[in-house]
Amino acid sequence: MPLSSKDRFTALQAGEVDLLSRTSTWTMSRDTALGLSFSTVNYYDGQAFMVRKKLGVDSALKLGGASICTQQGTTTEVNLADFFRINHMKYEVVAFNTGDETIKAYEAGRCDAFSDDSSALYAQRLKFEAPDDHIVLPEVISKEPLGPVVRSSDMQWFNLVKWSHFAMLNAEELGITKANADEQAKSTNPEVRRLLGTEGKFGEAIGLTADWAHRIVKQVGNYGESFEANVGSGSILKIARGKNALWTKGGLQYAPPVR
Ligand SMILES: N[C@@H](CCC(=O)N[C@@H](CS)C(=O)NCC(=O)O)C(=O)O
Repeated sequence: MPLSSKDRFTALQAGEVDLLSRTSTWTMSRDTALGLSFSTVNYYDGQAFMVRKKLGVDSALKLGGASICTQQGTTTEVNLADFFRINHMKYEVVAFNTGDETIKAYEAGRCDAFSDDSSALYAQRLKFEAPDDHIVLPEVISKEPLGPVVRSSDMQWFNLVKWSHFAMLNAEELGITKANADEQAKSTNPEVRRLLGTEGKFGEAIGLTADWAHRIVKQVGNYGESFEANVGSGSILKIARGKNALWTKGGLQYAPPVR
């Protein structure tokens, strides 16, 4: 079910969806005051700005007096207020109900800049008629840890969602891929065996079979494979792993062990 930024949390609260998975930033208020819980960070993002090249601006610190297109019900709106206040600059927000309206307004020249999570800026720019007429400014002005959200009342479902992500990360760390998962199930490495369910029954406590992680990796790949296929080198977005690299490669993605 597609949901706008504004309606996404109420739809989850009301039980219209059981899992909210769409560029939603984990914040304290969303995690503690709505009866909802963020399970993990599956993408570390940060807010940035896009402008038309012909505006001649090369830094967000030169956006004093600018009008900024953004979407209602987002962290983007509140981060803008902080950024311009801290830097003693005036600005004007033009906020829209849907992503489409926001983007169309910016493209039609109704605002000087468009602000959103960096990943979204690169994705939206590809849809423009002339993507090369726009640049993303270098400053990243916030932390946007994105991840899936569930209702707090169902701990088992929460654990399932959380451990699905951790299984994909642990698989990447152990070199288990979509293509070699069956072969790896015969491995003698105890960590590999526990994850793939040939040793122990770790899936049972969350209501799954012992081979739960094996089935995940076989169907969608490990975290790295999924990243590359959906937003990385195998996609049109070509986003670098950056902060989303595994902790063993200098990134932030780290999963607790299967023990
Ligand atoms: N990560 C931020 C912002 C995410 C966000 O909703 N961005 C808008 C900017 S256009 C978007 O993705 N909209 C897509 C849509 O509503 O279809 C948040 O959780 O508040």
